[in-house]
Order: sequence, then structure tokens, then C-alpha cells
Amino acid sequence: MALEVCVKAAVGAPDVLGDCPFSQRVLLTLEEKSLPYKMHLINLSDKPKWFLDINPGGKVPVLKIDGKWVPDSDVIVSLLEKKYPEPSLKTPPKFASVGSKIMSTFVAFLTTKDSSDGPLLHELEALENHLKSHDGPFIAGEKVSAVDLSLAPKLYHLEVALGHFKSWSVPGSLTHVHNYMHAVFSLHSFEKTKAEEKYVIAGWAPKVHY
Ligand SMILES: N[C@@H](CCC(=O)N[C@@H](CS)C(=O)NCC(=O)O)C(=O)O
Repeated sequence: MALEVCVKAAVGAPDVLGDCPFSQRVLLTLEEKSLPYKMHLINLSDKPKWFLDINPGGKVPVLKIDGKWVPDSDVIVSLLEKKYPEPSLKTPPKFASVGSKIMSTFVAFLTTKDSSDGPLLHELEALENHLKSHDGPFIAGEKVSAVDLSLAPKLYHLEVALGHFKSWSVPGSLTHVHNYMHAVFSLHSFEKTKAEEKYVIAGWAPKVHY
């Protein structure tokens, strides 16, 4: 049975792929495993009834697998790994939480008035230290793995949204982080599944307070 996935449509452009990092994570996983899928774009400000019927929680992404709709990117990614183990995207457990606090510190810095970049810088420096002391170009080494597919969309949001709303960018001194961002953003799967920058900005605009 064909895989189907519901993902976010762009804000103000319901026929265009939108800016949800969790949706992109699932699309990246499908692409890296070369799995064919049908994509449904969901306008989150006007959710269709059929979508709420199959997914009362109302969040994207949701994947239809073996005839059943499954929400939550963590659950979806582990199901895909179990059902389609080749090529493996498993991250060794010791690397699985690298970068895991970057999203929350980025969101706090972006959306909270008068917040400092200190906590985000702390997390980016931890990523820099990991990358400096391990073989790359990816977090677990030569091959891209699940942890990269989770982190890459978040780093993309960070770069686009903080650049736009705060004129902030990742310090040039974090050279390994810069090289890492270049490596993940250059993946064909990433190019194919990313939202345009203007939609990332439109997605964050209502949450940013000056
Ligand atoms: N923990 C969930 C988070 C998903 C999530 O927050 N999705 C957002 C869009 S990026 C959403 O659907 N929001 C719509 C809503 O809450 O109504 C996952 O990893 O899949």
C-alpha cells in the first residue's frame, strides 16, 4: 500500500509546501530511503474535515502506513526505520541527542521579547565541539543519519528566521557548525523538501514580538 503523508502548506499559499520542520524531517526520511509517497498539503489555518477525521490532534506531519494514519515525527521516523531498514538511517545512541536543545533555545530567543542569545550560543558551541572532535561531515560520521534529518530543518529555520527578524547569524568562529549546515543544506533531499525562505518568515511572523 502506498505511503501518504500530510504536511504543512505554506502560510498564505495553500498549494505550496510550507515551513514545518517536523514535516520536513519526515519528508527527508522518505527521500533518503527512496520511498515513493503521496503528499497532502494541509492549510493549518483552515484544516479540512477529512484531515481532522483521520487525525483529531490536528497536527502535521501524519503518515499513512499499512492503511493507518500515524501522527508525530518521532513515531513516524522510528516506524519507517523498522519497516524499511535499508538504507539504515539509525543514529548510534551516543550521538542521538546531539543538537537536541537547539530548537527550544532558538525559539525562545526568536519569540521572547528582550531575550539573549546566550542559551542558543551555548548549544551551538556544544554542536561545534562535537563536530570538531568527531569525523564528519555528519553528526555520526560519513553517512547522514536520523539525527541530521531532525536537526537540519531546525538549523534552516534558525538561519532564515533569526537573520530576518533579528539580523543575527551563527558566529563565523563556529566553523564546524557552518560546514555542517552547508553539508546538510546541500543534500538533494533537503533541497527538494525545504520551504522557500519567504514561507519560513511568514510562518514565524505571528510568533515574533518586538
Ligand atoms: N511533536 C510533533 C510536533 C508537530 C507540530 O508541532 N506541528 C505543527 C506544525 S510545525 C502543527 O501541526 N501545528 C498545528 C496546530 O497545532 O494546530 C512532531 O514531532 O510531529
